[in-house]
Amino acid sequence: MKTLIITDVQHDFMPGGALGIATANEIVPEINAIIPFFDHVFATLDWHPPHHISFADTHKMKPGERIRVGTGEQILWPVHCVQGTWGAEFADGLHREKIEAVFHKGSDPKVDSYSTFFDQSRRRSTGLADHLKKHNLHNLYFVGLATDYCVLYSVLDALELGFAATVIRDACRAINLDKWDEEKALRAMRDKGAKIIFASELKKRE
Ligand code: VGL
Ligand code: ZN
Repeated sequence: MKTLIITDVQHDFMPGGALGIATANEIVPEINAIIPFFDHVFATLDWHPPHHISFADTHKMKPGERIRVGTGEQILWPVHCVQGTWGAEFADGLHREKIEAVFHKGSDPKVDSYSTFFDQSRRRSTGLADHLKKHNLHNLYFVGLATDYCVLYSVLDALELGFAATVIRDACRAINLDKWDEEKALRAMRDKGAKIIFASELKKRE
């Protein structure tokens, strides 16, 4: 039984979007092509209120600058994925018929959330882990955006929660603020026990 988690495939992460990733559009047909391999499909959306803590504008600062939040650090981003706006909608062309449920993250104005399971403060759960456990879905495959943020933190949380996690690396793209961020993220996930594969390695029955 294989479960696909489609992470943040939204207009604002597409080329030309508010937080656009140069080749992110290429993953849409790649994801569509592998959906038939999965028994269950879920999706997540980055879903921020206006003036979210992760927006540079909120602090009258510039994207890429950093602030301290509690004990951690917050990278500031351009305004992106604002609830209810076009930029926060699924990217054009993504097949949605098999998506059983959509989980929203980053909706607390004061806390950012890269992981699809918890927000950064680890206080608020998105409900995804409970949903998966309730339905006995333990074999998770991750695709989407971005390899070095949401995919990375979601996979690390999945492993910590006891799920098996596989990353389909060619159906993900990285933001790469630093050019090695994608490689570092893949290594960090592999080191914690994730499997890293290419879409061509997927098998129908497993
Ligand atoms: C993401 C940066 C800011 C992501 C979301 O989905 O990876 N990255 N918000
Ligand atoms: Zn965000």
